[in-house]
Amino acid sequence: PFLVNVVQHPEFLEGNVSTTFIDTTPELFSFEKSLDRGTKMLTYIGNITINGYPGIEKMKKPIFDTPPVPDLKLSEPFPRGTKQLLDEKGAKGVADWVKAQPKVLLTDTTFRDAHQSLLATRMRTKNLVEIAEQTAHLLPNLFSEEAWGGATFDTAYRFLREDPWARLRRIRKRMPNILLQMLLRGSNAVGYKNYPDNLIRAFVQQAAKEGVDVFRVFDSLNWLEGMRVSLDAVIESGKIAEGTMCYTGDILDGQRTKYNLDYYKKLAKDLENAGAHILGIKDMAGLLKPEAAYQLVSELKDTVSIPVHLHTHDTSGNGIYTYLKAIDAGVDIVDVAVEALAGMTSQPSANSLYYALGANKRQPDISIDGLESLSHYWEKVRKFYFPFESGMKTSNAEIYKLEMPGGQYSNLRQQAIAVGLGDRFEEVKSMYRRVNLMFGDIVKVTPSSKVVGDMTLYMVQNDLSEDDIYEKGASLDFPDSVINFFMGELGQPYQGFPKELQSIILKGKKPLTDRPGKHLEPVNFVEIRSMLEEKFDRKFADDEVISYALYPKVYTDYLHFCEQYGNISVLGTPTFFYGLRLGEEVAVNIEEGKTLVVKLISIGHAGKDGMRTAYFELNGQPREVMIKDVS
Ligand code: 3PY
Ligand code: ZN
Repeated sequence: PFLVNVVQHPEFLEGNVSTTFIDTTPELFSFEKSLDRGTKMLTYIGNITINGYPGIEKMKKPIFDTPPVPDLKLSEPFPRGTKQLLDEKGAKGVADWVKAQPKVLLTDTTFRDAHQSLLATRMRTKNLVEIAEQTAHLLPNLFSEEAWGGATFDTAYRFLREDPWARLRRIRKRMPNILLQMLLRGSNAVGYKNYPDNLIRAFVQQAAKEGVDVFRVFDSLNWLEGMRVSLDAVIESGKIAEGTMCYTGDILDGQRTKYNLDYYKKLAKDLENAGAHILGIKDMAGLLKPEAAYQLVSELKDTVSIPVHLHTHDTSGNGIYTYLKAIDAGVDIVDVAVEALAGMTSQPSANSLYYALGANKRQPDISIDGLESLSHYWEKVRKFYFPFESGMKTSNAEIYKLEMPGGQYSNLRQQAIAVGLGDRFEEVKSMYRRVNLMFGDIVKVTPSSKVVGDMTLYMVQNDLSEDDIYEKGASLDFPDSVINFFMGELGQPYQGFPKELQSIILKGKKPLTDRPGKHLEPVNFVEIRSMLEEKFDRKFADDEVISYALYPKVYTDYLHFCEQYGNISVLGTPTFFYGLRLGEEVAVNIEEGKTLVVKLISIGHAGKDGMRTAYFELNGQPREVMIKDVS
């Protein structure tokens, strides 16, 4: 029963596959409201120093090197890039330009998918912003920088306690020459369920206004109806709509014919007809084998007249080879990451691809020296985040059997441990495959992949076999996400639901057969705004109202957190995660031209009530804060 509780815990259900469930200990953060900015910050630092950062083992703060930021003359104007092209020629103009390029173009995913897939989405805005300008100067020929969306939106509030919209604005300002790209889960936006149409439209409009130029729009079941509202909204905003199909199965396997070349060709044509400016192939699990990439891209290039953009994950270790074949077949753009955040469950390395294409006429026009100096920065930054590493030490070709998205693969073990199945991980993996087939062989990507993951953990925990589901289904309480999926609340899978299993799971409830968005009440933004303004006694901007509409609880928790601790996104990452060592002094730049110098002097013993006094110096003045020791 405990195990079932965990899988059915709302945080777990709503949470995402790339984050660790155990990170949810808000109790650690419930303290009296403090007065000024300085005290709030000291309370945060004292709390982390005494209690540790939620979800990672409490430890003495390690010693880290300072990440080396490439030494550039930032006063020089930014080199011209694709952003200028969009501003001058519009979305269609960019697409035509892309098609005319003889060399393969690159999207750098370092700011989004790379850390989502390697570091459980924990990268803080500070570490992105610190290198954004240098990236824009050193890699001005990128097609785009993927910097937003996917799981980075809710995790920013949930775990980093920072505002994802502020991240977007700050990166935008520092990368004025490169197209900024985001991942948008169609009708699920940056969440895990279907949202009302007016919320999807408002979200896209706001993201476009704040700086997103390229929207990679996908649906977790490859269901075009689930993408139309977002695609239309992107097109209307004047930005670039990358209509995307998720690659699943194996077109080379004659035994698995559900997702064959014809399936992808039809979907590609449908996306082009729906107005997409670019066709995205999203190989979220890294299943596209080299020869399949050659066949798929060749066929798609003959099928559509828009450019083709390929995304893969390097989990199997074959990513570069897949790209070489896709590039031979004429793919226009591929997704890579800066070396130190590339490989394994992340994207293939930009640095490796550059060399792999030596003497090839399509070798990308990119500065290898620039990539290297950026990589030196990321190598050191990555160390700050070591507790979030998956522990995966080599590439892993079993992904071809498992068909699990990069983020989920590196995280499933954590989830299994969190629900007490750490020593039954092999069973978990083979059950994931079984569950996919039970569900009719579906596309697995957020959020559909999470449904398969939830059912998998539920079955293994409760020692249920496939036969048990059919025999005892009537008496089983299935996870909510599984019920919602069979209700059609994520949309319709290709070739429909398996009927027998659907009726077992729904226990007589009638599923949707059309678009979930059609049945949802529009969001009342006016009401939300006035509720927030009354409750928090301040003005709320459009982006904040949208965040509430998407994630009422996560966003409200974040607001409460800010009331207590202020804006802690200004803290250096080592201090944010590990607090301070006794006697350590750090300078915190709290706003332009304003710095607080914080030094930890000592920490008193806990009294009967568990309260401890942390003694600091703040700009040379003694300050004390009371912290509850929860150990
Ligand atoms: C996301 O939706 O966050 C993904 O990256 C899926 O691959
Ligand atoms: Zn991805």
